[in-house]
Order: sequence, then C-alpha cells, then structure tokens
Amino acid sequence: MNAYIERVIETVKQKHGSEPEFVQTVEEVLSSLSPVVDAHPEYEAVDLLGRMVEPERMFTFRVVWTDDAGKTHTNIGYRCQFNGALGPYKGGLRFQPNVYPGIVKFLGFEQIFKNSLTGLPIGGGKGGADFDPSGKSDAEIMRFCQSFMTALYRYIGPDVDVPAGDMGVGGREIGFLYGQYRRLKGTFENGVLTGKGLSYGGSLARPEATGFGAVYYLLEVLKHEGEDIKGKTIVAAGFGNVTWGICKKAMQLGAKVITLSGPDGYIYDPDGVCTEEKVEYLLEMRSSGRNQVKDYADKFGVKFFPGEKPWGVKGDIVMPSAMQNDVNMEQAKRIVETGAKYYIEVANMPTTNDALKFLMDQKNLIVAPSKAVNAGGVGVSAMEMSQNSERLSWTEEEVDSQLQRMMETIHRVSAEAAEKYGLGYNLVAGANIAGFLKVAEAMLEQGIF
Ligand code: 2IT
Repeated sequence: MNAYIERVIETVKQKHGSEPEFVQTVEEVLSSLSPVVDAHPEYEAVDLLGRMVEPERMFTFRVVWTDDAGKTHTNIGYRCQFNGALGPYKGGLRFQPNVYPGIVKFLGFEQIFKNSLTGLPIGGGKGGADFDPSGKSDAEIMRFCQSFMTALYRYIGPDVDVPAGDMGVGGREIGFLYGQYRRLKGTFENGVLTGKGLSYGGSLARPEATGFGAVYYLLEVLKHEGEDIKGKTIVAAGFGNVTWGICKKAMQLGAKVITLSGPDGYIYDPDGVCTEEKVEYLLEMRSSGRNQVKDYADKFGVKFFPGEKPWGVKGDIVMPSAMQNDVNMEQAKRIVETGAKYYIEVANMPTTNDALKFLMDQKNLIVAPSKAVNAGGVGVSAMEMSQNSERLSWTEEEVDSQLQRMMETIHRVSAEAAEKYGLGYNLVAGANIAGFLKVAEAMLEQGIF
C-alpha cells in the first residue's frame, strides 16, 4: 500500500482508537485509493488525506425533554460538518441509543464520497442523538425534536448544512424539526431540511428514493452481466424505509424479496414480499413503533427465526439493507456457500472490513458498495433542495427519471474509475476513487485549510 496512506491510517488508529466504526471506514476508503495516491505524490505536501479524515467541525449539544409523565430526560445531540468542499454539508440525522461520535463520524465520512458520487453540489455531514424513539408517544417525539432543533438551528441553513432523516428519523420527525426551525428563525427556509412532507416542500419520490435507487443500481450490475432481474430472489435485511423501497421496486420489476430482519430476528417468505398488501404492511410495522419483524410472520403466516440473521438463506442477490456491521466474516462465508452471485450493500457500512475483503476475493461474486448503491436517497434530497430554491415541484416522473439516470451514472463512473487504475470491474474501489477525486480536486483548488 502507498506509504502516505499507511501513515494517515496509522495516525487515525492512534487518535481514534475509541471510535472503531470511524477507523473502519477510514481504512476501507483510504486503502482502495493506493493507485491514485501513487499517481499523485503532490497530495502529501498539502496533507490532503490528513485533512480529509478530520471533520471541518463537529458539535455536541445537550437535548433535554420531558416525557408524558412529566419526567425530565437528558440526551446528547451531534452534528458533524465533515467536508464542505463540494457544497453545503448534507446528510441525515440518526436517533438511536447507540449513537456516539464514532458512529456520527463514520457516517459523515462515508457521506462525503457518496454525495460526491451523486454529481450534485453537496458536501458531507451527519448527525443525530443517543435517543431511543421506540415506544415514545407523538408528543414525546415532538418535544424531543423541538429541543434538538433549538440547540442546532443557528448552525444549519439552506446554504450551510442541510440535515435529513436516517434511522429513527422519518417524515414525522422532520416535520417537528422543521416547524421548530421556522418558529425560531422566523423565515420559511424549507431548503434547510430534506425528507419533508409534500405540503411544505417535500419532493415526490423521496421516501422511495433510497430503495428504488438501490434497485436501479442493481439493474446496471445485472445489465453488465447480461442478466435480467425478472424472477430473481433477493435476500434483504431490515424492514424500514429503505427495505420497503427495495421490496416495492423489485415487485414492479418481477423480482421478489424473500427475507426481512429486525432486532428480534428474521422472517422467510418464500412467496416474496411482493403484494401491495405486504409492502404496505411494512409501513404499518414501522409506524407502530414496536420495532419487530415477527409481526410480519404473525400476519402472513410465514416462518420467523428469533435472534437470527438471514445470511445463509439461498437467493440470487444479497442486499444487506439494515445497519452497519450486519455481515461479519462467519456470515460472509455462509453467504458464499449459498452460491449467491451478487452482494449489493445497501445500508451504510453493512459489512466488516475483513468480510468485505473476503467477499470481494470470490471469483463468482460481484460486490457493490453502499456508498454508491444507496446514494439515490441523498441524491433525491439534493433534488428536493433544487425544487425548494426554484420554489416549484417536479413531477414524480421527473424525479424518478433523474434518479434512474443518476444511478446509471454512478455505476458507470465507478466502473470506469476502477478500470482506469487497472483494477478491473471493482465497484468498491471504483466508487471510492471516483468519489474521492472530485473532493480532492475541489479541496486542492480552494487552498490549504
Ligand atoms: O445515509 C444517507 O445518505 C441518508 N441518511 C440520507 C441523507 C440525506 O441527506 O438525504
């Protein structure tokens, strides 16, 4: 590996040993840039990589709220403005009890390259809170969101930093967050958040965008291999917004998702999550706040496997679409044994680094990285920002056709970047390289800081 890259990774390991997810993503991204950094010895003199792994700034703040019984709770909120070279910081907010700086920074670092791949003018950021939304009432969620925004509002804006949803933050939360922003600022700047409701500046097709985009990307991979999606089975994970979008688009195209997972285990539906009723039911499972996939098994009479993950279930395509580090080495081996031909990451960093390397080494398996596959979500967020600044709404067809074109381009530029650096059809390295090069160029041209 390139010696400068090795030194930067070593420094990050020393400084951020207590943030393993962040170290993991830095190692994954930088190690695939070796041929690029070899070709650009000028990067080291301006410490381009050392600057890239350090957020421009990061806030933590106290978020105090009162529950329905009148008891006061104190949580920690975060916003990491990682890299603004390409545009306003852009990235979601995650509300989950395990949120801490290592999670916020890994997501923020991934977001830089993902947002670059969209081709749109957005920098990388991420935020959230160690708050558990499950089992909370609407009123509790509202008070939490209002308190969160009261702490954050002066540091964001349509041209500054534009948060959106992530795990635990959906349309309901974005509504409460936006209402509080508007109330505090006294302006109708709806471009400050994306994932909004349609009545106040949301974009058609934003809820579907991440899952639909993932399937559009998959179509490009299948096209490259001369295969058709019709009749294919998909082993997926999670049951939230992203997996819902995958099920819906797969159904439209004649493929079927046969597994879903949750914190409680996984379900196997051999007929596929591919009727309107089943796909709709995922929305109900999410809004119930129960956060369990067993509900699907109870409702549709399919098998539920408590405490287990779906890895090892036989299907043509594996799409880990739930959360980070959902597939480790042992589970990766099980996936290979099933004979699946495609491993299409969807969730942010769903694979541990050793497992990812192992999967990429398999001759008969094509691996695609989440920062390319799930970029349609933030891509349509950027389109929502455009619509807000133009003060008009695009039709669903316009958004969807732009999304399809974006996913096609992301696949193509990734494949071309890998090819250019002698790596063959390596979509993982190609996405890192293509995403990186644009950010590098912008940073170099903007001077040293
Ligand atoms: O991981 C992601 O790209 C998101 N959670 C969406 C970010 C956004 O700004 O739409």
